[in-house]
Amino acid sequence: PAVEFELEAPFSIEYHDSVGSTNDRARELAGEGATDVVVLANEQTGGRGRLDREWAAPAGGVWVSVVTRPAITPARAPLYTLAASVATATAAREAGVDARIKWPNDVVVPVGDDGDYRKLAGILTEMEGQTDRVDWLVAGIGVNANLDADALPEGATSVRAEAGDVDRRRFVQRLLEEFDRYRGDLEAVVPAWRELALTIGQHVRVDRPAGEVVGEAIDVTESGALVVETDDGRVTVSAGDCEHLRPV
Ligand code: BT5
Repeated sequence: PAVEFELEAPFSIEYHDSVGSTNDRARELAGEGATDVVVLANEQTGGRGRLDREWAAPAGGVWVSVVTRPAITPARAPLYTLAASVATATAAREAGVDARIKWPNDVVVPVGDDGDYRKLAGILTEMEGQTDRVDWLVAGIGVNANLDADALPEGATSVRAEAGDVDRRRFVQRLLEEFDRYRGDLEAVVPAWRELALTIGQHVRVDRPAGEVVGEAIDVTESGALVVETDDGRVTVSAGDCEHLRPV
């Protein structure tokens, strides 16, 4: 059953102790015309990642989806993923975690100096609209908050494992405040993202349907695509085309 509760955040919150996927519930609300609503759950039984991958979401995490109706073209929607990752990394850093951003949609904690990392959070942005305008956009954010690392898939970490438990209300509030700030100032997203990015400067391999791209990740474009310097020149990869990115 859903419970409404108040935060000092510019969104109304629908809380579920357990739900299939907060993104699914958010899409339902978006389809009914809702906006600036957040679906928050303690546990998801059918959490989703990108490309139909599973997202483990046991009780104790922060599983949240934000319904918005931004006045943007679909081409700029990836900026919302970057904004969500900046907001998440900022809230995690305030909780004492050395959180950085891995393009396109991960918040990670570096391990050593060779580009290795553990995944703390992931973002799943979904939208509906026409070629020239977005009707609704759902930013789904999953953060491994108060969870033991052994309750999570390999390669994952949690706020608990890195820095100890957080007050999840406070964490969500800070995350939403930051997200709200960046969605109101989209020009500020890429500069803030660059400050927290782990990927820029790394030698990477990106798998995409059109084939792999190998080279140095040098920057993101103003719409959030990754620019890779390869032996054959610069290649720009959009987030939607990225199946996997790994440092090599
Ligand atoms: C993501 O997908 O990273 C996006 C995850 C979005 C989850 C949120 S929770 C709230 C909202 N409601 C939803 O149903 N989803 C959103 P992707 O980049 O495809 O990464 C998925 C991969 O991460 C999986 O294939 C696993 O390898 C790994 N993984 C699964 N659960 C994980 C977890 N809890 N922590 C770290 N890694 C995980």
